[in-house]
Amino acid sequence: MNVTLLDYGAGNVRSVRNAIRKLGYSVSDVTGPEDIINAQRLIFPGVGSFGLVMNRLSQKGYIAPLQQRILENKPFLGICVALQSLYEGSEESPGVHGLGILKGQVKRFPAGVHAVPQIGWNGIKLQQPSALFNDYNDEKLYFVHSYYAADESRNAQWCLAKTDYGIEFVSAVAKGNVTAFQFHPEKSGKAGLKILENYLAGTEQQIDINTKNGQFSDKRTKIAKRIIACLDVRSNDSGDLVVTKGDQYDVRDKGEVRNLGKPVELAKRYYEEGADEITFLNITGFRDFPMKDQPMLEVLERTSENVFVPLTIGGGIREFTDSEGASYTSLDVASAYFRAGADKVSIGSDAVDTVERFLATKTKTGASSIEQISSVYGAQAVVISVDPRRVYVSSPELTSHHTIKTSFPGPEGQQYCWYQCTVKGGREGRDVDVVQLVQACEELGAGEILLNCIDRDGTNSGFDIELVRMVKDAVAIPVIASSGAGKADHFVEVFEKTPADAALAAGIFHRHEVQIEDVKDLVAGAGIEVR
Ligand code: 1PR
Repeated sequence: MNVTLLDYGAGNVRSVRNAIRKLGYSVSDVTGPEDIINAQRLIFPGVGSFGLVMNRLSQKGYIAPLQQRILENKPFLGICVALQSLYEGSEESPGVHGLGILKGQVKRFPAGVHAVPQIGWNGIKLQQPSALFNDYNDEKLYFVHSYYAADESRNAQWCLAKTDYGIEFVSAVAKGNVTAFQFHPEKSGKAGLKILENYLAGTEQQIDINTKNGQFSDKRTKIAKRIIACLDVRSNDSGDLVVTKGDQYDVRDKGEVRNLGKPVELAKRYYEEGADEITFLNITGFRDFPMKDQPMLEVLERTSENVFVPLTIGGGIREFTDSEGASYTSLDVASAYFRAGADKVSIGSDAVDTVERFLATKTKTGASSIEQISSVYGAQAVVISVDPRRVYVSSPELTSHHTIKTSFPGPEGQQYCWYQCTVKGGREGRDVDVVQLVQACEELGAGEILLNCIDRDGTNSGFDIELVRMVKDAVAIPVIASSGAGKADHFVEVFEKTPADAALAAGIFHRHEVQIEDVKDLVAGAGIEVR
């Protein structure tokens, strides 16, 4: 059987395509309104902002056919913003009309309760049995969104599942053959693939109520703390693309670039071992031009064939003019990565340059990579990778930067430090501190912070708790603690002592010193929610 995909070119639909193929079905694209009416199974993966989705649908003449298909009860599966598009409108794009199948407006998550966007693995509370959830056993599923639909009595019969994130929202709707999920089944590992498989298997399926499908509970669902595996990638001296790992960013051992494995193979291993996300950092991306850096695009393409959790790619996301004088915007670069299978891009050096300009002019130009990529793909697709280094001072008055009193004094006994942002993999320090950087990036539209720490990187001495606390206090977007994990207890420590949303490690996983499963067991044993 063939599955028809509604791809309007706004983001990563490669994963949905790969997931469908993995399940043994062929995929074709909607090429005109008639395909929407005639498709055997239609999947509409909503990517981008509400306004962008509705405008693209309108430009292509797809609104009326979609409404017709739904009213005729033909198989339809919407994902993420596609669920939201079923409503009348959204606070995200005031004045833009949705499909209007369900009543009401989609709202933004309230500030101050949890990080916004919600990025990560949360549970669902099924409200009615459904063949789509046959063999579903309460596994957490992957969500990434800042806006939500509330359950309202005027949409009675539609609510299939609810989830809590500060407030309770509708995480799945269904009526007859029409279904939409706020979560991403194609990014939700094996549990998500099973749900997708059930949709593709068709409406004739019997509902199996022997699993969680038949048991409805009002227990609150909880977002999990994410455990992320990071692969620092670069070419070694023989020109092979390898996963490497530095000690405080120095990746050479006896003059040679350390080689800890092949990127695609390692990513697959971490997916199978339970990583909640995989991050690739092209650590020499500041030197090379990524549009010519086909190996990284190929790494993503090949990885996304077998890895069904979110993928982030960083390194070299910036505007660029090549030797022939052709210019590429950072949006061109990011778009190439999204098309190759990335869900998020991570911006390092270019974010520091942008913030320097922003602090000097206090003006948003709309031209920075952060603003451009965020406005097209949404804030949740833009991660800022920060490479800070401690600068010790004996008193806060000696600097204009945001300082902390530290429990780890400097070499001359200095009791205070600030965190200086660096570019080009720590090679160059700038007069911007980490608080200035993350706050400005959040204001410009970034959706998440990947918080490295040069002092801790590769040291196995634990995350820099003081740094993580400082950054979490400064922003409302999710923060990933990174650098320094040396044992599973370090993950428990960072989650107990800070409100970090995720923790990332590299060396201990690459060297097989700690298994992801052991980390999860220990963190769960400490009463912290994990997948
Ligand atoms: O500046 O936008 O081109 O992006 C370059 C990216 O490459 C940045 O995200 C930067 O962090 C990264 N990078 C550059 N040079 C290095 C290096 O190591 N020489 N790696 C580098 C940064 C930090 C983490 C690492 C954690 C965990 N690596 O990704 O994986 O520190 O390590 P651990 O668990 O082993 O302690 P741009």
